Amino acid sequence: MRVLSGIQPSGNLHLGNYFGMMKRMIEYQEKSELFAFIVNYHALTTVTDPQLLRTKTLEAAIDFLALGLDPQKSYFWVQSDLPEVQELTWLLSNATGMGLLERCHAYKDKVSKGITPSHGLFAYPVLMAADILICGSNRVPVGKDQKQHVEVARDIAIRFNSMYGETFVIPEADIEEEIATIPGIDGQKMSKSYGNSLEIFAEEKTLRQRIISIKTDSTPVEQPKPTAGNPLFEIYSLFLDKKERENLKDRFETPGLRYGDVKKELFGVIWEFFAPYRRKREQLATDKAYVVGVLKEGAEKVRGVAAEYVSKARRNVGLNYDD
Ligand code: AQP
Repeated sequence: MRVLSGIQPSGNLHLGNYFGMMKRMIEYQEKSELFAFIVNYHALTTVTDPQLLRTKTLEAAIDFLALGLDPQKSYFWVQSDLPEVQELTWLLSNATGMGLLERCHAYKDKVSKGITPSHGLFAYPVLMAADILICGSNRVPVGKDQKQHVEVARDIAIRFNSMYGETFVIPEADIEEEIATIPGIDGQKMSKSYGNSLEIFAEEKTLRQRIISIKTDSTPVEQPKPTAGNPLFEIYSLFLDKKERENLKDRFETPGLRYGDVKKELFGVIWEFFAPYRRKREQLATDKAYVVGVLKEGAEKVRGVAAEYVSKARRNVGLNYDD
């Protein structure tokens, strides 16, 4: 089985990215062929500061490695080190109906939030389809927000195969229902660009303040507290097993619980959980040459896989006039 997913270097890594995708990706490296990459071409749709893009790209790679991605057991690279994906994007574009892209929620949401759309933002799902299809991946672990984009990749692959003959593997989204959408501190989807995230590697004081800011309702202390749709409960639950979650639910439903106490406790849980990863990250941050070397090697390794799909697609659409 080939498993693939990427992260945009468009901000700082948050709990939604970690539990929605990264943690599951890292688990996959033990049992499948894993393809993990930093999608800096995609980030160009929102990041327009070149220095910021450079910095965030390297930081995203360091985060992934610190959290346990093993480059020996996986393919790990930066998207722009495999520019062949752009050629495939063009080949796929011609098998992609406008209507398919016009229906994409992520595009519509960004536009409704006031972002002036570029062609890049509109065509984002085609580049994502190329990323997935160029590696012959069958599984794509993502949060629910990316489900539609994986479905678009499926539709494009099916259309291309029917137009030009069997070329691509048909991929499938891999979503864990319980953690499909992790809420931010305001209760909406946690997102790098909504200013509502809990950043995994934030400074201690910042993280503490962010946790204190998690939105809670005004249920009086002496009454039971709701758990469904309560971001404090949902975020805390990410760190608990089934039994511990039941206990937390009981505590919320028992009169007397103070949200402020739970927030203090949650800070301790998150801080401890990421402590070993924080130390690893500090070490990696002092060795840029090592990280860059890992990424460049990873790009070479994945190039071998990508070449197979790109040359097949080129041949099947008829670009091989000299054969
Ligand atoms: N809140 C979330 N719950 C579950 N999964 C999430 N993911 C992101 N937010 C949540 C998953 O994280 C992976 C990497 O995301 P991305 O960086 O490629 O882009 P994104 O989905 O657009 O994430 P953000 O943080 O919300 O960025 P912006 O603000 O740029 O839109 C993906 O698998 C995603 O599903």
